[in-house]
Amino acid sequence: MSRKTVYRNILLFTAIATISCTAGEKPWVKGDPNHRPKLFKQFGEILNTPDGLAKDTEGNIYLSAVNGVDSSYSGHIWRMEKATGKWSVFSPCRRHPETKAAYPMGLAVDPEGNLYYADAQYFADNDYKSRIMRIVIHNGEPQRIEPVVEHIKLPNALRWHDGALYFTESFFNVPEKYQSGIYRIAASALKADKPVQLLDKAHASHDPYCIGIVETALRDRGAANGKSELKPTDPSLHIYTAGCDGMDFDRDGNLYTGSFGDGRFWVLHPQGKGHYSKPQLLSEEITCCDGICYDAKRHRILLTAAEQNAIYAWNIADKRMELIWANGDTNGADGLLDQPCEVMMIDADRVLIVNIDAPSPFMVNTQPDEVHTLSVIDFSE
Ligand SMILES: [Ca+2]
Ligand SMILES: [Ca+2]
Repeated sequence: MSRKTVYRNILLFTAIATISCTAGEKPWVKGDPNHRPKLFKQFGEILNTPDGLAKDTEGNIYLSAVNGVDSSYSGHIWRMEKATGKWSVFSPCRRHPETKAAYPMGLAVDPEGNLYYADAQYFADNDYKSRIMRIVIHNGEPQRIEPVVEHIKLPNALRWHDGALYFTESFFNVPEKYQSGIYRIAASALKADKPVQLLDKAHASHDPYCIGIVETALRDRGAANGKSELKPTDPSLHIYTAGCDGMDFDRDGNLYTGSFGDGRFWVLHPQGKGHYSKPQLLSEEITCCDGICYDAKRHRILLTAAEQNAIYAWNIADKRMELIWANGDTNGADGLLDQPCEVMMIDADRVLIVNIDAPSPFMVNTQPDEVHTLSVIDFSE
């Protein structure tokens, strides 16, 4: 589907949803009042669709501006200096030579301090135009941007772990299968003069870089909500055929991922030398999983439930999913959730939350608004 079609569908749905939204009403809230999200940062129009997060060894924070809602500001990356708390544009992103666009999403930092980003060209062209890009950094400043992995559909979360770059692929687009996967590229294979070329998705199970494949079960959202006659396969719901989205590791090296289209939450156990067990289903409690991160102090995985406008936690020892916070439709100006998409621990007790505010049909968040925000929850309180 073309980007124009995706956004036309979003706008069409928004127009319908706005009619049923009562202006001025306070949004409903659910969760421990001590864990009510607070406003961390509000951005201007230049960063209108925030997405991925990463932190370097010095504690500086990077944030990608995919800018799908207002692409007149091309995709780029911000940085918050740890010492001052000041945010500024860190680097533009290279436009794709064919699509002339840049869509930075997931971020990761390698041990040398270089920054990687998923360039999700799927929004412009779904025919393997996406790349993983590396911003080479010297003395804290960006030097050049080079592709290191190519022939990708929709790369999403990135993580550096155990001497390799890992990323999720949200779409395979193999007919009738709704598959997605996880890829691992060892550091030695990440070469600017010879980017890794993934295999076509029809051959993903033989791709040496593909370490896991999961399937998305299409949820019948229309019937469940009584809102629409749309079938789960309706082209306007293409986004809900997406699979692996967020990804992170726990202290034992287990790899967790959650799927966007059905919210299912999976674990892959390490088996040595970069190999993993088959994905094992842990939970089907949330309906649409975007970003996830590991909370080491509490040995749990935090998840964003994008459709439900909520943050959940998976307790690893108890194998239990619990709600941290959810709230109704809001623009997020007071720090409440506005379609959370990414989470990252900024210290032992605080989780930073990105509110992407770029709704798909059936989400609690009904419309992209003028307020572009990050929220924070402090678990020490
Ligand atoms: Ca907002
Ligand atoms: Ca909104």
